Amino acid sequence: MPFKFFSAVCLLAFTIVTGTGVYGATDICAPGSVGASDAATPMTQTILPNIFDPHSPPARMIQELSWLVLGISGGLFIVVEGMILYGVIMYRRKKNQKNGAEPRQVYGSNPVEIAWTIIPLLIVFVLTLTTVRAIRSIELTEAPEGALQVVVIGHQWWWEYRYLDPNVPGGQVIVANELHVPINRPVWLRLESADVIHSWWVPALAGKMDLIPNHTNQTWFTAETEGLYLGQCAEYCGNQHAGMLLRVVASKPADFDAWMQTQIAPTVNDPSVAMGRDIFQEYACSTCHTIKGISDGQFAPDLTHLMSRQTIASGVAPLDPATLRAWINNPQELKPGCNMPSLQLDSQELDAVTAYLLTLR
Ligand code: HEC
Ligand SMILES: [Cu+2]
Repeated sequence: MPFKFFSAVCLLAFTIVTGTGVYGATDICAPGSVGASDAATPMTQTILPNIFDPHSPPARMIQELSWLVLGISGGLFIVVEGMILYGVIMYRRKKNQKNGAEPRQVYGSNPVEIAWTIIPLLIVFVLTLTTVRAIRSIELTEAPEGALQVVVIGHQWWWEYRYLDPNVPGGQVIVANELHVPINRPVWLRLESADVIHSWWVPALAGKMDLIPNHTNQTWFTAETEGLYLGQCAEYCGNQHAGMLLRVVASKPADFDAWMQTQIAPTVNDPSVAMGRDIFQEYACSTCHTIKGISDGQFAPDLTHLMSRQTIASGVAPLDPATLRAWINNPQELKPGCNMPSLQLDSQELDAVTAYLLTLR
């Protein structure tokens, strides 16, 4: 029982810490602090990772279940600790009591034994049923009616999202790190991993769900409020685990459709930055990154519409020209240990490649 109390205290402490902004992403990448994309996604608010502030049915189910479990455990704690205190105070050695004199001993009471067998059984039964019911309605193996279907692939240390949309040429729109969704429409996620186990966790939307190599998991959510939802990879996955932040932008259906159009649009091909494009193709950039029509590397984030994002490196840094240049110069400085090497470009080449990437709207 003290252990349950301890867990409850830890849970509360964790929530207070994460809920009050002691959280890397909010400092660097709050809306307004970056200028990359604005028109398509006017941000209303940032919704912090807080399990007590749900904005989606699965998150609400989890919150209700947590309160039920906390309530029952709290009640048991009070009853058991109360009986212990009562015993300790009432039956402590009296003033004139002789050493060794014991109170009257009672052996075997059927009613008491039956009670303390049946009551815990009932409690466990209730907790099991409510938990199984919540799990069943959250881990949907089939997409709900009308859901937006997205495959999420965890990489060390960034997120890939593939929108499965039969209306799109090729049936897929691939983006990195920033998941855009319409509000009030179910979003069904199929979770996979390219390397190790990761865990997708945006507390205001849904519970943690692991991304496991050679295995698919499913979860879903319906964002009910417009805004930028923050989260974090929740399964230790290597040295940049903490730099694997989650960002979900939920907007009105019309804004979401406008965003989708920018992702479907053909790659911008601006002749004034041809030098940067050539460097991108000649250097190893093109073996890791895809820019549609230019390169098809599968190892790293798709850069076709890079400039429609607010951040780079999975939410670790804002996307602005200076940061982008610094990133290409030496990614290990912004995100030590990450899987992009410095290609030792000279400053002219750096300027050219940066100028090229800045045209990729
Ligand atoms: C060995 C493979 C590799 C090469 C070569 C490479 N990158 Fe990367 N790049 C990555 C990986 C992996 C990431 C994701 C890092 C992370 O977030 O942990 C990345 C991230 C990026 C990002 C940020 C994308 C985003 O949305 O977060 C940009 C921009 C980028 N690379 C540009 C370049 C350019 C320009 C070159 C060539 C000068 C290059 N990369 C060469 C692997 C590579
Ligand atoms: Cu991870």
